[in-house]
Formats: sequence, structure tokens, C-alpha cells
Amino acid sequence: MPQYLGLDSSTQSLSALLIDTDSGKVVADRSVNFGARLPHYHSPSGFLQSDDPTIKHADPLMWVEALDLILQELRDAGVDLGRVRAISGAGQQHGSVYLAKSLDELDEVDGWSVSTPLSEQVRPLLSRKTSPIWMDSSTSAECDEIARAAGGDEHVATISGSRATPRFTGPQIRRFFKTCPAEWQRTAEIHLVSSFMASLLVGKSASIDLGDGAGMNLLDIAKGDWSDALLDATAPGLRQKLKAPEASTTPVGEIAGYFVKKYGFAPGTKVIAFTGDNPSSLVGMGASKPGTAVISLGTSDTVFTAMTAPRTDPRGYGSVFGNPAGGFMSLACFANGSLAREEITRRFGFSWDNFAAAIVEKTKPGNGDNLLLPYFVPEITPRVLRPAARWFGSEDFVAGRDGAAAARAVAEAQALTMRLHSDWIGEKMHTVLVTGGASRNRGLLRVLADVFQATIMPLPVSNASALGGALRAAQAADNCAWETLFARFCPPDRALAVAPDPSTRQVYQELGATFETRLKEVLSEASPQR
Ligand code: XUL
Repeated sequence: MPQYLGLDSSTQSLSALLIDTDSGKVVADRSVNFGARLPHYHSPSGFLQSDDPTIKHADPLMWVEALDLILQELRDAGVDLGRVRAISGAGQQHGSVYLAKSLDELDEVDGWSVSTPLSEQVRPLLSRKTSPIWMDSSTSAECDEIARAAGGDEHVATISGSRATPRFTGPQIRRFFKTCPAEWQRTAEIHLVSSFMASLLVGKSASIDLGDGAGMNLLDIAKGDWSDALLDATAPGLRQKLKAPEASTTPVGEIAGYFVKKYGFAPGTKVIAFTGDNPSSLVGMGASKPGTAVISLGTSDTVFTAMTAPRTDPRGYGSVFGNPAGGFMSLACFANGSLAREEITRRFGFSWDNFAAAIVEKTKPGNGDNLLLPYFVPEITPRVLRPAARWFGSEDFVAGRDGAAAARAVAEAQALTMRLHSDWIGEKMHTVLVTGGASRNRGLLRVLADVFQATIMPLPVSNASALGGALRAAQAADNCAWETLFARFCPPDRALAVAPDPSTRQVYQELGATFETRLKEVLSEASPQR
């Protein structure tokens, strides 16, 4: 009964999902919420507070401690980790970890000492105490510099799949090089969150994979190698600080003795390259072939689909990443996902169920004339640099006295912006698979179905990214066929499918046009190009 473990180190939590490929069952499914379980990192939503809303960093030791914690919990719950044949996983994309010493230089044969918690062993290795994460938007100047040095934005997009983009790792690295020269000098190796987590498991330096590596503005996505032009435009000597990227199916090593002794893994358990959470979700949704669109409702909302050849977003917001199952994927990312939904539930004292009921039972498609631009945190798509939520409509709505309308307004605005900003992907979306923490909320599903005029299908497993890790482990380590894995683990839950109501098509065409007009007004007042 072969078992495979998938890990997902996301913005707000670390999740672990264990599958048994013979029975087709999920054997264990656990999550450690950083804010709730590791309060000493002062990161209630997974990142450190900052006076500057454009700066979003996290303490990488929090991710390390969460790894020890989740494995301890699995072991204490009676899960026999000795049966795990291989592990893979994912990390929030773009975030970077800076080490003063390559993990390949760890002294012991096994890498980590078993007598000290892992986070205490990693602490002295960090050349930079904090990690910029995907929510950081402080690098507009660096994006301009990189684009200029590399021959313009279009050229950067043609090489790397995306224009120079503030949250991407290359611009973040450039800002670090410019603002912290001493720490930059001390940095021997740079990791993404994904390759960092894989490195912890093997006690050696694991390569960045081509899926997540494409989110750095450093990779030549056609060649599958770092681009000299982009490396040079970013920081001097950068190639020496990055291992060569590898295909997402690459085994990066065997599990370190620390995990064998502490948690009972079998010696020799294979670790497969980790990837970004969105590429991993593409696999975990069984959507790794073109033709199926996915919406992920997580801390960020994302819309993505597999594609055979890269196609870039003419508006300049969307991205092309590597598809871990081969080929490419397109992605549009919206920072105001669950943080915006949580803002509304908190303001109006909604439970998650009441929020759905407010949408479905108390309000109607189109929401009267009430419309919200839900930019409670700086937005990625389209670029809104400072929080700028705007309320339009009835007096009560604008004054914050109509909770039901606010619930529908945030859901409608999110669906409309997803529809508008994923049009470049060019796939007609008849059926859309949906995943993420919010993918069971019937209010959100109803609005998505009507706005997209497509059937929305949730999967039985809500953490597609962790599932993608487990499936990739099975495929890469033991050659399990994708089709078999998808048939066993990714059948959409047809009982939960929500079909569109055709009578709402016109309403959402009109609301879409109003939304676009309002958005243009806000963008012309408040936002720079990136
Ligand atoms: C994708 C992106 C986010 C993070 C969230 O480009 O920035 O979806 O991956 O974890």
C-alpha cells in the first residue's frame, strides 16, 4: 500500500496530505496555521507587520518550525510515516530565503543534528533574517531598472513569461542587493520557499524547479535555464548564488536522518523537487492538460490553466509558469482574495455560513446598484499600490450599514475582476474547477457560476496544492501514470457543482462594464504602471 506525502507551505499555513495510491484514499490531512499555532512569530496572517503597506516579509524560521510541528502532529496522531515512499510539495510563490552557507556544506553526513530543533539550526545559516513574500510590492523602481537593463518590458516577458513584476523574486533580489550590501555579500545561496522546504527535508541544497522558477523574472522559460541577460540586469554575481534549475520531476535527494530518527520516516525516502503552490494545484486539480480552467480561492485568488505554448498577457499583469507535468501554465493573481472576504466578514460579524446566506438569500444578482472595488490590501491585478477600497451605491451600502449587500459586493467584484483579467488566457471557460479554503462557500460559487456563465465544480479535496505534491511524488518516484492518479484522486464533486443561471448573463455584462469604468477611474488616480 504505497503512500506519498504532499506538503504545502502557503502564506497562512503549512498543510500535509498523505495519500494511498492503491486504495485511492487520503490517509491524513492536517494543517498548521501560523498565526494561531506559532504566535511568537507575530504574524497573524502569515507575515510580519510593517508601517509601509508595500512591504510584506515573513520570518522563514516560522516555516521551519511549522515543519517540525506538523510532522510531530502526524506522528502523534498515529500516522506511520515509515510507510511514506516519497515526498513532494509546494510553497507560496516568489518568496525568497537567503542563506550565508549552501546547505551542501552542512558538516554532518545526515545534515541536521537530531538533538536541536530544526529552526535553531537554520537560524545561524540565514544571511537575511526575513523573507520578502508574494504580497510585497515595494520593488517598482527595481522593476523599472531591470526592464531598462534587459531591453524593455516586452523583452523581459518574452524571456521569462512575465514583465518585471514587483512580487517576483528577481526584483526582490535586486532591492536586497541595493539596500543591504553587507548581507548581500554574506549570501551564498538563494532559495524560493519551495526549494527551501525541500532542502530542509534532504539536509542539502535542493534545486529550484522550472515551475516555480518561472516566477522569478530570471528564468529563460524556453531554454529551462537562468537567463544571463536577466541575471545581469538583476544583481552582479547572481548565478553563483543560484543552483541550476531542474525539471519539477527531479528527485532532489533522500530524507535527512533527522526526520528518520525523529518522526520515523524510512531511510531512503525520496524527496522530489518542490514547486510553486499554483503549479502544484494545477496537478492536484487533475488539470495539467490544456482545456480545463481552475480558480483557486486562497489568501490570493488565482485563475490558471495549462497551455502548450507560452502566451503572455498584453495588459502586463498575467504570468506564464512551468507546468510541473510538462509544458506551461498561465496565471492571473489577485491579492485581495480571502483577506478581502475576511475584512467583510469581520466588519459585519458574519460567520462563513451567514456570508453565503447573505449572498444567496438576501441579495440579487447585480446587487441593486451597489458595487465595491475591494482593494483592502495593495492589489496585483490590476496594480493598485495603496489600499483603496471604494463603495458605490445606496446610502446604507456606502455608509457600511448593509452587510448583506457588502457580502455580495465583494463576491461579485472578485468574480468580475477574475473574468476581466483572465480574458487573455484565451480559453473559453465552460467548466471551471475550483479549489482553496473558500471553495465550499455556496455564495461564492453561485456568483462565480453566474459571472463566468460556466459550471463551477469543487473538488473533494480543498487543498489541491498539497494533493498536487503527493501526486507528483507518486508520479516521479514510482512512475505512477498521471491519468490513473487523476482518476483516483481528482474526480470533481458533481453533487456540489453549481450551474450558471442564464438569466443573469445580461446583468453581469452590464455590471462588468460599470466595474471596468469605475476601476479605470481608480487606476488613473491612484496607481503607477506597476
Ligand atoms: C502567484 C502568487 C500567489 C502566491 C500565493 O503568482 O503570487 O498566488 O503563490 O501563495
